[in-house]
Amino acid sequence: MKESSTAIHKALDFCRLSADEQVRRADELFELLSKRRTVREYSDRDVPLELIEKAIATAGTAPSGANMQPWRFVVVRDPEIKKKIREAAEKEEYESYHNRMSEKWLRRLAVLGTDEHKPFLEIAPYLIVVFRITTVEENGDTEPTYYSQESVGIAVGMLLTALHNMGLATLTHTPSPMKFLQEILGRPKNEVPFVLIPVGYPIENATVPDIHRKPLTQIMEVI
Ligand code: IYR
Repeated sequence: MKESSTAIHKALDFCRLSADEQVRRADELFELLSKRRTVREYSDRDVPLELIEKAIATAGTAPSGANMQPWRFVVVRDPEIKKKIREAAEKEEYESYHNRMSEKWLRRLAVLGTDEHKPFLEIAPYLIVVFRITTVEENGDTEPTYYSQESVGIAVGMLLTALHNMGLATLTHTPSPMKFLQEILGRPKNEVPFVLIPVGYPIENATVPDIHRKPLTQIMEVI
């Protein structure tokens, strides 16, 4: 370690598994996550806040650049605020679908069947709005956070995994531009919206696009 280091270390708490157990757990998580689908048809069935808290606590264990933990999870359950978010999102989405997206992009989205209507923003019991913290103030000085895009992306992956593991449905929604979220939720300038995640239960007989994941051979290369 460098002489200038101020690091204080402690013993690592590491779980050593047998080879069999490693394979068993690998298969189990793969099976679980293989069943996760992005859900756009939500019921208004409530979810205990405790589950949302546990999921966000789990997301908060993500690694981050220089351990700055550059994330803020704003949990919205107030129907009035959800309504405002829906109205603002649908306004932007209307512009996007009608004037901003390229033909190629629209063709890609046609497979998903999405459009500017976003009822799930009011129906789902919770919206988790994830903000990326871009700078911090320290002793009157402004310092950037480091690798914040990567850090928040990893945390969101863990959040989706935690929610799915609890039997909750999610959608990674990115209305564009998302600046209205900063305004409606009264967040400071150094918090930039990253993604908006409706959380809840699917309606009975919910459907999802019949699309498929690339096989391992197309996403992995061993050299
Ligand atoms: N944000 C829009 C459009 C959209 C964009 C992508 I990339 C998607 O994977 C899905 C939708 C919407 O939510 O409809």
